[in-house]
Amino acid sequence: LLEVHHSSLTPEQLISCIMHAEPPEIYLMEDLKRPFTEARMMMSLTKLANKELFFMISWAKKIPGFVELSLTYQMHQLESCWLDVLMLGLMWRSIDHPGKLIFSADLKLNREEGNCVKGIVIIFDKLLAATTRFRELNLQREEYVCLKAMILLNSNICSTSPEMAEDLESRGKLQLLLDSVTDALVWAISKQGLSFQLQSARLAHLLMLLSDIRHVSGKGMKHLSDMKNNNIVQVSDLLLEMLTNGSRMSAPHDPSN
Ligand code: AOE
Repeated sequence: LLEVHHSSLTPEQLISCIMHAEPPEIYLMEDLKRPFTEARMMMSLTKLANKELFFMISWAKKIPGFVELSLTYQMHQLESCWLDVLMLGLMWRSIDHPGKLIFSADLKLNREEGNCVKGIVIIFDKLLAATTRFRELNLQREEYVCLKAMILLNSNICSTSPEMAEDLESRGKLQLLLDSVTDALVWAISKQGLSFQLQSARLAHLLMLLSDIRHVSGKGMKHLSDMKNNNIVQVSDLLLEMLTNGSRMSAPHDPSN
């Protein structure tokens, strides 16, 4: 399969590739004393996000065709969608746990536990609401992996810098990639034996949830930047390096420190 160019993959083969790209389950391995304090909860969440971002880069590189985009495009896509991708992953992990956010195997929080961080309960509620919606739709794993790849490929398709607008080659490739993942999602829905009408409705519902996720990630970013001003969040060495030295994105350091 790896020998075959992505443009000739069937939807089934493409989904199989994207499934194999899935990041591993994460453990924080901290003793999470309860009740949490604001600093301690934010430290755990930041540590988790750092680990996840490390795996997100390898995930993106395994999406067929992604590494064929220019490095500028690869970085731009990741920069503009990382929180959306983290949030969709969080919703997927939490789908069978009503009322709980399964941040990691050993960090499971309910909305009340958010009370210790100013402003976080509002975000938790939005994350829980979107998770409920996915649960009601009985989101399938195949659909989930397609949606996550679509976030990565779609995140900035219309609002690129002039420099990127000139890179017509990457722009075209990105559009083709997005089209093939869309085909794969349509295929995953069509497998479920629904009427044609219900298939279209399901596609629409799933895609509209991406706009909810975009909305929550905007709120989450605002929340994070408010906290940085209060010096509660400490950006890790890894991320600082990722932010200041783009070439290192292909070989990040071990995330466990
Ligand atoms: C959601 C899902 C998840 O798996 C983990 C987290 C942890 C923190 C949570 C967030 C979430 C949901 C929204 C929350 C947020 C804390 C406050 C907010 C609850 O309301 C996120 C912790 C983020 C830590 C900061 C990381 C800085 C990242 C910079 C990334 C970047 O700019 N680049 C260029 C890297 C992109 C490469 C992939």
